[in-house]
Amino acid sequence: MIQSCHSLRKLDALRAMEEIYVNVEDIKPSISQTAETIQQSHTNQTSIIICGVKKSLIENTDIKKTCPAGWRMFSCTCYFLSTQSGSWEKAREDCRARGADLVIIDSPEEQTFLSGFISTSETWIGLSDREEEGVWKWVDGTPLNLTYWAVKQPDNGGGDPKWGEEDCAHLGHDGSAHLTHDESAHWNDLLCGSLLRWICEEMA
Ligand SMILES: [Ca+2]
Ligand SMILES: [Ca+2]
Ligand SMILES: [Ca+2]
Repeated sequence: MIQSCHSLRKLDALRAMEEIYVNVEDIKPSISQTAETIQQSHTNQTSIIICGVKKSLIENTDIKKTCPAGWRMFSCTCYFLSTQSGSWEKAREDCRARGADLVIIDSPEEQTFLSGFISTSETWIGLSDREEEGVWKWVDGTPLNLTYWAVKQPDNGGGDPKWGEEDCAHLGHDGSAHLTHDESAHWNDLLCGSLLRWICEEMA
């Protein structure tokens, strides 16, 4: 009687252990998930702290970006509008000598800013199809994504020998701008040897 009682207890204990084992197996995924959540939140906390440190470094630093005399800042970038006029090639040389290059227009905001910056001048920009006719490239080699060509441009001179081969782009408030219903300056291709003012943009 006593023996059977013991056996029964053993059996009960075994069953109980088995149940615990099953329960542990059941909660295993949620344990590892909890561990992952803790790690994730730790990572998040770390990046929040890093962000905070960076921000306070930036805010507390005395180094404020400025542009050289005669340059204008727009969106943390410095721009120079020449007073002289010259060929596209000469314009580019001048910009490079200033540690910059001819302007690359790569956002609508920049196009709008430059439209006001040039006032009524016609200015060279860092865009040409000199390497391959009809393939327009910026001076840093990037292809054209955003375009603000004037109506019927680029026309490579339209076949009129008077205009020659037009492989360099300039910005200006040309006569056809009113057809595009906005105040923005537009681009036109022109003989590279034409004498225009130019805009330099400091390199990033
Ligand atoms: Ca730019
Ligand atoms: Ca051309
Ligand atoms: Ca043209």
